[in-house]
Amino acid sequence: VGTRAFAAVDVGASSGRVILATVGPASGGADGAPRVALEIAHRFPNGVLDDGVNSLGATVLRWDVCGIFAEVQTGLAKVAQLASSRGLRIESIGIDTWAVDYGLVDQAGRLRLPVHAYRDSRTEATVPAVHEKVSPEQLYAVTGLQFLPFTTLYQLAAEPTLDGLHALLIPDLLAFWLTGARRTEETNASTTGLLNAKTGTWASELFSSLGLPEGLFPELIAPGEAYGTLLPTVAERTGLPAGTPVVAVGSHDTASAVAAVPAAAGEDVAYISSGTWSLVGVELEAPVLTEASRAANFTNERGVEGTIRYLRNVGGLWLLSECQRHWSEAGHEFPLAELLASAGALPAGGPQIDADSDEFIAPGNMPARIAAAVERRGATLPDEPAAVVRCILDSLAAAYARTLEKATTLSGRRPRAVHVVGGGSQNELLCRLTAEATGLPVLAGPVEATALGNVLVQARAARALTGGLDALRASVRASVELREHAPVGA
Ligand code: LFR
Repeated sequence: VGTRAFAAVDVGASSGRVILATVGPASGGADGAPRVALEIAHRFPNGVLDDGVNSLGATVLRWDVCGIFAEVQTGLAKVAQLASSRGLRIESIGIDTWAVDYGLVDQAGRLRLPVHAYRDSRTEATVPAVHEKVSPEQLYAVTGLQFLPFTTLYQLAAEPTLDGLHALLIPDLLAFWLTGARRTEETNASTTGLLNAKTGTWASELFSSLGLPEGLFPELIAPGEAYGTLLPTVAERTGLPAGTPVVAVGSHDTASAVAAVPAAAGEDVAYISSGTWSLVGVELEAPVLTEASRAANFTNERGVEGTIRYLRNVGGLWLLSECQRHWSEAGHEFPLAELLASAGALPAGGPQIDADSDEFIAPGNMPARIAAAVERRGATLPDEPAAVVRCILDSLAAAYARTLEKATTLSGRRPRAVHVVGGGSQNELLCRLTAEATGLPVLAGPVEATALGNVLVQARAARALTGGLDALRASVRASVELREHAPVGA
């Protein structure tokens, strides 16, 4: 059997990509696993749009979902062309994006605007209102989710009305526009705060306690199942064959990224999915719903194959990109490579912040907020970009270390290395500091874990790959080079 081809749509908070992926034939490599190769056919910027303050005094941050959909179609057209120039046929399309956010559509399928971005402040009022109806302890016992102020249930509580509306999570909204089918993909559904962690089904008792309409979310769909096939209009516009299926993948980007962690069979898997956020934790077969776990604010999100991602959200490279945005708006462009080189030259033991703190979630003057946080700890941050960057990276590495330590204590796992996947795996300084802080070898890569995870699930649905997660991960190991950063003294 020859090479098989798939399209992966991967949209992050700051950019989106539409990718041509090819799978196989089986390599002569490590365990003979088929290789996966990615080619980015289309790249487009994404970002939170700031509409200022509404009549209730809350900020309105939103996503341009219609613009994103236009870019997705442009990208699919490019993928179709690229594939046919190689004599390949696209077998399916898979979509992943960030989690939590949604669009509301009415019976006729019309979208209600704006589609809010999770970093806006509208949930400041609704978090206490929700907790008055259902306590944080009760919520955790059912859903197993860490407290994050932007979880879908707090956002839904801020909607003026939900009557007669469907909530479609962002990948599901894009799939709806491609196929006309309304579904809720399971891994992403687990980030709404409305899914039962044990059964993986909607927590109907929470819908009634919170006064949410029963059928607010369309029926669940598991990774590997098809939403439906391309609408004729979309097929025509993109040049993809009519009847091309849109297959559900781990549509939560972090679910896809962790599916592509190049762990070996039987390994106790610890990972840092490093991008806008750092998602730091271990992979489990069953949720941990203890009070100690709630107190440590660990989440139990669903992964592909019914795995549990037991992790915490740590601030991530958002802290750095927001600083760069601030400096650039003030007229100073500092290339990342230069910033990292000068930050790396600074001595260890400098000032730190709590990279986990909610105070860094919103956009806006990040260097000043970091300096203020350092000062509150009784230290001073030199007013130089290199010092700010070093402070961010030292603080992230320290947060990774304490989070992994907690994750292993609470779950009883004993990982012997930590896999760093995603864009942040390219940041050599951060990988080095992480190895030093955790005392574990860091295995860096793949950079494109999210897109790879997306493709693995499609390829298996099409039987271009077979076997469980272990077999899928063997394909990742056969396809990418990893870099190892040893802890000091190892
Ligand atoms: C990462 C991510 C995280 C989620 C956050 C908000 O891109 O999906 O997993 O907590 O974004 O959706």
